[in-house]
Amino acid sequence: MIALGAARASAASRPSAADASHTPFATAQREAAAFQGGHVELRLDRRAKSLGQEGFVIRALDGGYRVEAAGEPGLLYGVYALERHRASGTLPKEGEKIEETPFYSLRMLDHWDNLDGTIERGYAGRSLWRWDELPDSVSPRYGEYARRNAMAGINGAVLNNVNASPKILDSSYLSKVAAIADALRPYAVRVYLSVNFASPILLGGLPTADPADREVAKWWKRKCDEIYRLIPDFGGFLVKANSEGQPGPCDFGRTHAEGANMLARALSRHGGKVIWRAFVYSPSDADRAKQAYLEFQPLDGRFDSNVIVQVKNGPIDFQPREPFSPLFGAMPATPQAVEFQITQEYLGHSNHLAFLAPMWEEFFSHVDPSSLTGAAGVSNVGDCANMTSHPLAAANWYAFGRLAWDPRLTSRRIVEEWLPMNIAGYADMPRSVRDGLEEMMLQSREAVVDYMMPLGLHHIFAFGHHYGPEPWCEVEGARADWLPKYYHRADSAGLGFDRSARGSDAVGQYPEPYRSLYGDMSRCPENLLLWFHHVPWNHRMRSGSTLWDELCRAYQRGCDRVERMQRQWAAAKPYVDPELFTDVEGRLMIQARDAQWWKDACLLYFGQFSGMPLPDDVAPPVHTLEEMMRVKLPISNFECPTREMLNSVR
Ligand code: GCV
Repeated sequence: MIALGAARASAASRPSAADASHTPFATAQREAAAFQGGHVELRLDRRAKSLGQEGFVIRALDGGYRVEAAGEPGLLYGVYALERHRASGTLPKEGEKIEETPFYSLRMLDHWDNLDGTIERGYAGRSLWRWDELPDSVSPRYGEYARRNAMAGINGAVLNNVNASPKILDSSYLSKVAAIADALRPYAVRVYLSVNFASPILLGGLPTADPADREVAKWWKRKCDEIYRLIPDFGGFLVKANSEGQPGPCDFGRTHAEGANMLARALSRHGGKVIWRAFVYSPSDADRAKQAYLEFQPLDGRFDSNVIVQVKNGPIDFQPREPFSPLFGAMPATPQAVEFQITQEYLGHSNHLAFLAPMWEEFFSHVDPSSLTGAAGVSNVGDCANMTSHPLAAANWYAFGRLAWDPRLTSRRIVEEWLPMNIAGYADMPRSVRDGLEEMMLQSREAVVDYMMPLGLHHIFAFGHHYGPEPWCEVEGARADWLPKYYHRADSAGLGFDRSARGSDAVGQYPEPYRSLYGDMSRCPENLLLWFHHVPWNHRMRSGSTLWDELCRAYQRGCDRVERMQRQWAAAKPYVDPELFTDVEGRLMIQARDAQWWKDACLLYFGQFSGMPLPDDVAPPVHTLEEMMRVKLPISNFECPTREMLNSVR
C-alpha cells in the first residue's frame, strides 16, 4: 500500500497497449500476490453479469480470500477493497462475503493542468505530465498516480485544464496523450481531454467553429477518429464553453445543447462522452447564483444521450460552504454529474487542513445521489514528492473517489479507512490519540468555515489568488460579481445577500421544501443565513444572541478549533514519522495564524458597519484593520504562499 513518503519506482519504458502484463488483470494479480493478510485467489467469471465490469465479490474461504468479478477492473477493485478492510481490521470472516458495485460509472478526476506545466489552482507543484519528454519517456509516476486513483475507485482522468489550449488536439500532443493512456490503463483509468470549442479555427484553420457548420462537424469527426485510432478506450471530452472568456456555441448564436450534441455525435460511434460544464455566468443583471440555472434549465431534454451536464456542487464557486446548486434535480431529462473541487482554491490552498468529505457528504444529504450519473473532482495532484503537498490532503483525493464509488458512505467511515492505510504507526497509537486524529480530520472543514466565512458568508477572499481575507476589496474595472462586496453587502442595517422572494429570488429556483425553508429568515438554516438573507445586526439568532455576537463567536470558534487540531496532532508525535510530523505541524501553525488573520480582518471590517463591540468571550484582535488592509501577497493565481512570505507581509 502507499505509505506517505514511500520511495519512488525507477524509470520505466513505454508499455505496449497489447502487452498482457499491462492489463488490470495483471495488476490485480500483482497486488493480490503482495497482499499481506492471507492468500488471495482471483476468479474472473464473465457470466457474473450483475457485477458489471467493475463490481466484485470477496469471499473468505479456507483461511484465505477469493475475489470474483465479471471484468478485470472488478478484480482490481476487489483486491484494493481487501487491503482497505485489512488496514481497518474489517476483513470478512470465514464464510462471509463482501459484494460491491460502484454507484456511478463515471468517477473522474479533472486536472486543471496547462501544457506549460503550470496548474490552475494547483498547489502541489507542477503538472505530473511531462509533455516535453512524452511520448518517448514515460514517467513511472504516472503508474503510481493511476494506482492511487484505482485504490480510491477513480476510473477516469481529464488530463488538461478546462481553460483548454487547442494544442492538446494536435497530432503531436495526441501521441503523448496516448502514452499516458497506456500508463493508466493497467489501473483501469481512462483518459479524457478538455477541449477548446474554437479548435476548428485555432488548430484546424477553418473560418468558424459554428456547430451547425458541416465542415466544423466533419473536422471534429476526423479528430475523434484520429484519437480513437491511438486510444481505443478514450473516454471523451470535457468542455468549458462560454464561461469566463472561453469560446462556445453561443458565440455563433447556438445553444449549449447544440454545441454539445455536435461533439457528442463525433464521439458517439466510438462510445465516447461529452461532459459539458454548466459553470456559466454571463454578464447580466441576474444574481450570479441564479445564472447557471437560468441558462441551462430551459435546455433540459435537449442534449444527446452521450452528453452529461457537469454542475458544480454549489451555485457560485466551490466556497467553503454553499447550498447545493438548484440545477440538481431541475433537469430530469438530462444526465448530470456533480463537480467537486478537491484542490483547495478557497480553503487555504495546501497550507490548511480541510478534510472535505463532510462537505461532500452534506451535498449528498440534499441531492439524491440516484439523480446523478457521475461525479468529478478537480484534482489536487501535482508533481511534488507526495503528490498533494499537504500530506493529509491526500485524504481528499481518496475521499472523492470513495464517495464517487458510493455516495452513501459517511465521512467517518472514509477517515477510518484512510488513516490506518496512510499513517504508518497509526495501529500503535492509543485509542485516545486515534480518536483525536479522527476528530481533527472530521472537524477541519467546519473549522475553516468558521474562521473564514461562517453563517453563509461567501466569496470574501483576496482578489485573484483567493488566499486570505479581503472583504473590503475594490478592483477598478473588475466585474462586480468577482468582488466581495457584491456578496456580503455589509451596511449599517446588516449583513448578507437577500436572495429571498423580496430580494434576488434565488430561492425561487429551489424545489420545496427548500424554497420555503431558505426563503424564510426565521427558518433558514443558520449556517446558510447570510447566503440567503440580509440580516439586521441585532437579529436574534436561535441561541438568543444577536447576529453580530454570533458572528464574532463563530470566528473565535474557528481559531479555537485550529488550536485544538494542533493539540490533537501533537499527541500523535511519538507514533508518526518525524518528517511527516514536522510537515503537518508546520502547516497547522500557518493555519492557526491565518485563522487569526481572517478573524481580525473580518471582525474589524464588519465591525465598522455593525458599530457593536466584541462580546466578552471573544478575544480582542491582535492586528489593526489598517495592517490587514495593507497585506498583499505576491503570488499568482496558481501558487500557495510560503510561511516566510506570509510572515513578511503581515
Ligand atoms: C478553471 C473559478 C476558478 C478558475 C476556474 C473556474 C472554472 O472561477 O477561479 O480558476 O477556471 O472556476 O471552474 O472554470
